[in-house]
Amino acid sequence: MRRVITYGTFDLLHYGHINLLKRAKALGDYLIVALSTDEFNSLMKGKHTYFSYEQRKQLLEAIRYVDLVIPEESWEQKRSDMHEYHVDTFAIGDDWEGKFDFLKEEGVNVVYLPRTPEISTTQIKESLHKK
Ligand code: C2G
Repeated sequence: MRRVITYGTFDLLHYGHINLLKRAKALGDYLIVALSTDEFNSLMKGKHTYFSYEQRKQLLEAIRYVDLVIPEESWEQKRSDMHEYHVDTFAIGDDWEGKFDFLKEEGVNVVYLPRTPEISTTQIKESLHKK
């Protein structure tokens, strides 16, 4: 069982997120998503989400590529998550290129996947404001 983990807010779920999750799952057999909690988003990421953690979790759990959703509550939890969840590969969009290379010290592969162009939660919000 090759276990992959990824992290994110996944607000206003869109096809860029789905593309990421599909490719992350293809790196193994089991995909864990560490989903940013409402507190982590507002206090540490400066993000105000449209959907709550529970709503974002429900959406992710409905995706065929996702096997488990856990909370992301801090920047520091990644190292211990790799061991607690027996992770083989950490994957995330290449907007984070290089930022998580330190996880190789925990014995996991680190993969940065190209972002899907032309779509983002921010862009969706902005275009809706204009209508
Ligand atoms: N993503 C993508 N293409 C897009 C938009 C997003 O591939 N057009 C990817 C991001 O690179 C990320 C994932 O989808 O891997 C989730 O995106 P966000 O919710 O914006 O995640 P982020 O806020 O970057 O959270 O500790 C890590 C952070 O929690 C990552």
